[in-house]
Amino acid sequence: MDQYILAFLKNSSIKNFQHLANDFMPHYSTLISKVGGILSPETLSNIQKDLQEGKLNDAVDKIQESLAAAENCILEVAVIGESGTGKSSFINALRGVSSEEEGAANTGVVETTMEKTPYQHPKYPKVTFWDLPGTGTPNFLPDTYLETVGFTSYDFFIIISSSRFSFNDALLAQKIKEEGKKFYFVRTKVDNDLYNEEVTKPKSFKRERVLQQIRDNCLANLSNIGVPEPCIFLVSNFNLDNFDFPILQETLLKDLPAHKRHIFALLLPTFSDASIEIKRDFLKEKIWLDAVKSASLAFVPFMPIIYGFDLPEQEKCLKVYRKHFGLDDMSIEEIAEKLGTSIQGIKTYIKSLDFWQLVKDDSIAAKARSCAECCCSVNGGAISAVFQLLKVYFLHLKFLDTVANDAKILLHKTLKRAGDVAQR
Ligand SMILES: Nc1nc2c(ncn2[C@@H]2O[C@H](COP(=O)(O)OP(=O)(O)OP(=O)(O)O)[C@@H](O)[C@H]2O)c(=O)[nH]1
Ligand SMILES: [Mg+2]
Repeated sequence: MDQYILAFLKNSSIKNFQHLANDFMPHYSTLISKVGGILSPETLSNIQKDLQEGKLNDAVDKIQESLAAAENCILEVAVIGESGTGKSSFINALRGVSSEEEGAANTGVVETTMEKTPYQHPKYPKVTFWDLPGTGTPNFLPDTYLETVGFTSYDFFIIISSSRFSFNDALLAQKIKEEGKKFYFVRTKVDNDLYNEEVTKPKSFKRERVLQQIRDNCLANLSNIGVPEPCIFLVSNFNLDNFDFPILQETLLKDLPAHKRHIFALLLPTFSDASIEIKRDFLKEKIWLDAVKSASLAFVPFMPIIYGFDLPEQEKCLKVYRKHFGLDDMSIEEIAEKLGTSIQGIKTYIKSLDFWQLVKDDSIAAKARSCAECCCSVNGGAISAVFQLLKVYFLHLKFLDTVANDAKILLHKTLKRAGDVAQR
């Protein structure tokens, strides 16, 4: 990653556009997350074309447009299914709120969701989950259902069942497909099934075999009611790290249009090392695109550098990273409570709460200076602009890595603590 930025700066300074163009695509594909990146294939090839033609400003505009589209995108997710299947619990799990928290979707053993209800993500208000009840009621009319719930605004549909999918679910899936939208079948409460099987058949119980039976049963049921090659995900809303939720998350991310992936990756709860790595990759890509943008501008004559080193700005940036990984002030208080410690106690394990310690790291400025001198030695120009952008670039990478590592440390500590408590 660093090598490419340095090569980009060197080639920009000597206007070697052919090299810039040749390196862009291969580097981008090695850098982005395994579920895809922020730039669409079309934008990528347009950027490459601009670089080939020496139109650096046009390439920068395209990067800027894609970053703005990712930042401002709106995501609407519809969750459908019969009463009691776990729709509201699924929505709460994705929003990272427990059923008892203020603003949580009501859950319960009696029918609770009667009307279409929007739930905004508490930290990402442009993302809304829609709780759409009704497929199991006698009033359900598959022909008009999608019109009634306003299907056009939803990015995708999650169809939930906790036992067998119904004929109405299949009809709905067919209609959703006809409208050119995506749907995913989610079978909830598999934790319950495993528990029941283990209690009733303790001698022959085999976890993988039970899960396979549930999966086979859902597949047979869906193909019997006319869904060809159904894709189905087994989940427990009480334990997202387990079963198929990680695969569901990757599938959704891969299927989303490029500009919608970023926000969805950021909102996903950090329940495993893998989910933390996906977020880290998306944010790394953004740091890299910002640096490429600034690098392109650094060599445009009379263009003021847009990316200065402003301490309050950097402190804000660290806070934003902490929010993305569930380490904002409020979450840290909750984690401290879960671990039975204080904020001071938490500070002994992690580093991202101390902005000054991170920012005063002299090695960042030294590295930025030596890289800037090396990149600008060819024509001597723009050295201070390049130094500033590299300082910001290295600092943001350091923020990101520190926050991601801290998120892993606290995740493992909370999982261990929950395991210890369960064993008592
Ligand atoms: N064991 C287990 N219980 C779950 C799971 N998901 C939901 N539940 C429980 O199932 C019951 C119904 O869950 P809800 O989320 O209220 O279901 P719903 O589909 O929103 O129900 P309505 O609003 O009535 O349509 C609640 O008691 C939940 O705690 C799960 O994955 N595992
Ligand atoms: Mg509900």
